[in-house]
Amino acid sequence: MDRNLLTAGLLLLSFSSVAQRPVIQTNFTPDPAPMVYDDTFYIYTGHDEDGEHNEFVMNEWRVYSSKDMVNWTDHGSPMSLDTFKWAEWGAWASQCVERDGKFFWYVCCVDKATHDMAIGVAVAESPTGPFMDAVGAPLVSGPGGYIDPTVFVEPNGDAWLYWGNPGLWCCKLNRDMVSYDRNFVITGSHVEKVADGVWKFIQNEDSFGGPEKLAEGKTFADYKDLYEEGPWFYRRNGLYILAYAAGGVPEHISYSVSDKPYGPWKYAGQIMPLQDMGSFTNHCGIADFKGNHYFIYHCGSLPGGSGFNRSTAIEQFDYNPDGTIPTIYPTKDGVEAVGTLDPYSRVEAETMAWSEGLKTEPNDQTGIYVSEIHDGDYLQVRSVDFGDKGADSVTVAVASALRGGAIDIYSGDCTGQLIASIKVSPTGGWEKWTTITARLTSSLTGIHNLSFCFRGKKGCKLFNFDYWKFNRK
Ligand code: FUB
Repeated sequence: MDRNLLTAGLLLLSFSSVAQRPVIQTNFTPDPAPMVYDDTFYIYTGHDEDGEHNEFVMNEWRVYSSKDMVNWTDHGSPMSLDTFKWAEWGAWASQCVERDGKFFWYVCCVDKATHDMAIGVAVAESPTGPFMDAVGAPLVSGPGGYIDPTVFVEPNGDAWLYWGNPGLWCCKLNRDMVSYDRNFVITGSHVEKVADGVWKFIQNEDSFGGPEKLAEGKTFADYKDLYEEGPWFYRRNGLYILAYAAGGVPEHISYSVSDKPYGPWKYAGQIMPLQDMGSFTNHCGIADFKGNHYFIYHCGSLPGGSGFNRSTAIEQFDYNPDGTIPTIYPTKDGVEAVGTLDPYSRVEAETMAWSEGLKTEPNDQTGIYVSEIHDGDYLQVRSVDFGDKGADSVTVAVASALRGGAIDIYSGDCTGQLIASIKVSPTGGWEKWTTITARLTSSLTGIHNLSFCFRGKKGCKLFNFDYWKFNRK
């Protein structure tokens, strides 16, 4: 068969057979914010701690990346409340942007001094950190509702910071990205000044689908869409777009547009209508990658998920011919691969398309690794390209303080074609790593989805897994 046809067939198979909502299964990952840098799609998220809560329990932020939109690498948590000496609690929504080779991660959390939410910013030389507080104090603080920062840097160098719940505020960042222009003035009846350089938008049916607060006797149903929180601000084809969580709660996603970066805004419609996804909030980001458009949002769809245990999900979309954003509905399958995974280079075990039962941990020496491996757990990667000749062996890096176990690698899911069976013996410690090379029981060529299926004594923690690599024939 023609190799291109075969490849297309295998890709189709991989797209239709793997559900990918949410895209991260090892941690809860709310408030996702995309950033594209070089040839990589990054997602910066919050972290809802495991367990049943009736409030947000959020102490750190996390980073994930992908080069193909289906296999996501966990970079751990390069920033937490401890990064900001002034922070008291509440590592809520954030966004990272790149400027002049530096990475600025804008966050919100409660300021110890005021016990109110405030906006802070940390800076790093790399998209995955380490991040340091850039100011040593909040960048902007105010009278309440200062959450959910979103930043956009224009091609002409102007940079804008928007934030707020249920008010919407804006300031113009200085070139350093860690201070703002206190002399910047927005004129017009659509704004009011709240402090030097800080402007608040007047909300009404025309600008954001409704007023900031419900008028007496009115309900949400009386308005098109009230702005609630979670703004996502960017520019496309000369038009400024501000997507936001609308409601109140439960939230859906709507947007407004303007021909200027500071309004007046014009309500433009809903993007993601209210969905039954187990979360009363939604929070979005929008980004382009490899010629495609992606809508990133959160849901409570992971097992154990809820309004306080939320996870990142992604849908691909096309703008309408007139530039408006179409209605986007959640899918179970997520998005198609826009690249392949090279099995002949070291692949971190924490690079996954899907997993069950697993967690990730950081280690000073080896970085992030996969932990909490028990009998029956598995991880899957998609669109792995073995090329024409294929491999004859596979190497894995593992550690086990106690029992060890086995890794069975299959093409497809854990009932697919067995490729290799690797016995893992105890190594003397949960972070005492060793590599094991095993011959393949059958060889693969072309593009496949793979499953790494873990076996061992039932109910016991078996081993930790750092990376894998196939060896060419
Ligand atoms: O994650 C905490 C808060 O919930 C965020 O700041 C809001 O956008 C909402 O998602």
